[in-house]
This record gives sequence, structure tokens and C-alpha cells, in this order.
Amino acid sequence: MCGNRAGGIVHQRTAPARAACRGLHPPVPVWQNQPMTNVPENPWREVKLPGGRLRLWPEFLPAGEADQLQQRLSAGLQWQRDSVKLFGREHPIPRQHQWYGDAGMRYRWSGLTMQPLPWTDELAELRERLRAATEITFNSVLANLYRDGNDSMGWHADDEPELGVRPVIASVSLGAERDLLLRRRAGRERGERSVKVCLPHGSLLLMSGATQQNWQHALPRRARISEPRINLTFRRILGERQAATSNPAASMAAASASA
Ligand SMILES: O=C(O)CCC(=O)C(=O)O
Ligand SMILES: [Mn+2]
Repeated sequence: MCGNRAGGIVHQRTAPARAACRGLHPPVPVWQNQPMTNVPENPWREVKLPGGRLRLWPEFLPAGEADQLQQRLSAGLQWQRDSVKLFGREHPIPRQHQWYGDAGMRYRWSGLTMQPLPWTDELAELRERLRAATEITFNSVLANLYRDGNDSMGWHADDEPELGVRPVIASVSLGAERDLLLRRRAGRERGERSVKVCLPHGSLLLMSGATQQNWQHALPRRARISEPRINLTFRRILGERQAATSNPAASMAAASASA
């Protein structure tokens, strides 16, 4: 495990050279349409994040269901590999991904424009479970496939105009346990500690409040990890008009797009 006794949440100055993460749980039968049973009274762990809000539900999906879901998504989603252009050069993104959601929920990030594929049964089912757990109806999900510890995600915030000002992002992790790092935007020059959250198989991480305004997050490379991981970040894309009224940056983007 990459966690500690404080529940998988550690403050650190720099990313550790390695993270010893546990592997997959043994497989058990079928991913089923099950109601949530045996949910402890408060399954959430609050991560202290000044100017933001982060909650982790470590055992959101029971291990057997998480195993089945991982297998089905790994084989069934239409994974694609994209590049982003930086200073005129193409850089392949070090993971595969795909965008699913309600019709019209276009998402633009890092110069990519993603049009949603229709919900698969598994993703639609998971969206329902998230609705029950969070009372939020997500209308899209970015699915990410990290083939092993060499795949990663650099520092960024999920702060695109179409997500609105204080987006709630529900992030489900399947497979190899990886650590998510968070750093405060304002604390970078002061050498502030980053926050490390271990994301176990079947866990749910909820980012909300002003997290995306005040913090950045990254999933660093961990060369010793040889197992794959799937991450599903469920989001709510706002309609263009809603985005424009809730976020001045969005109104400028909408204006220049229609110009
Ligand atoms: O893989 C993860 O846990 C994080 C992914 C992420 O931050 C993103 O896709 O925006
Ligand atoms: Mn992100």
C-alpha cells in the first residue's frame, strides 16, 4: 500500500522516489446491478485541504465488483491515445483515455476537443451509484487507462470553463493503487508540502468546493508499478449559457468560439 495509518493521506515535501502499492484483489464473479449494502455510517474520510474540499471513500466498490468492472472497462471502452501540442511540438499523452456522456457534452482541455461517446451499461450503472452516494447527477466521464506505472498525468487543475466555477468531480479508481499529489497554487513558491492521497482499488475521491481554483493535482510516474489502473472522473459539463453566466472566462471562450 502507498498509504499510512492516517488513512492513506500524507503530507510530503517532494514526490517519493517510489510508491509500494498493492496489486489487484483476486477476481470474483460478475459485475452486478447491486444496491449498496453494508455501507458504514460514514464511509468518507475528509482530507484537510485549506481552500478546497477533498473526501475519500476508500471502499466505495467492494473488491469483487471492482475487479469485474475493471475487466469489463479495460476490454470494453474505446481507448484512444492523443497528443497535445506544446510550443509547436506534439507530445503523446502518457495514458489512454475516452470521453463518455450525454449527447452534446463536449469537453475541451489542453487543446483537445472531445465529443462524448454514448454511456456504456457499466458507466451508466456507476453514474447511478454515484448519484445515490453524492446526490449529484453527473453528465459525463473522462475514462483514463494507465497501462502501468510509467503512465502518468502531469500537474493541472480541472478548471475548464465548461465545468463551472466550483465543480464537483467524482473520481473512481480501479486496479493498481496509485498516489495522487495535490499542491496549492499559491504555495508553490513557498515550497509548501504537497498532499498525497493513495487511491485504492474501488475507491471514490470527491473533489469539490474551490479545490480546482486553489489546488493542482498530478498522478506521478511510478516505475515500479507494473499493473494497469483505470480512473473514471465523472463531471458535470454546463450548457454554454450556464457556463458563461457562472464563469467570466467561459463567456469569453463562448464569444470567441462563435465569432
Ligand atoms: O488518474 C487520476 O486519478 C487523476 C486523473 C485526472 O486528474 C484527470 O483526468 O483530470
Ligand atoms: Mn484532473
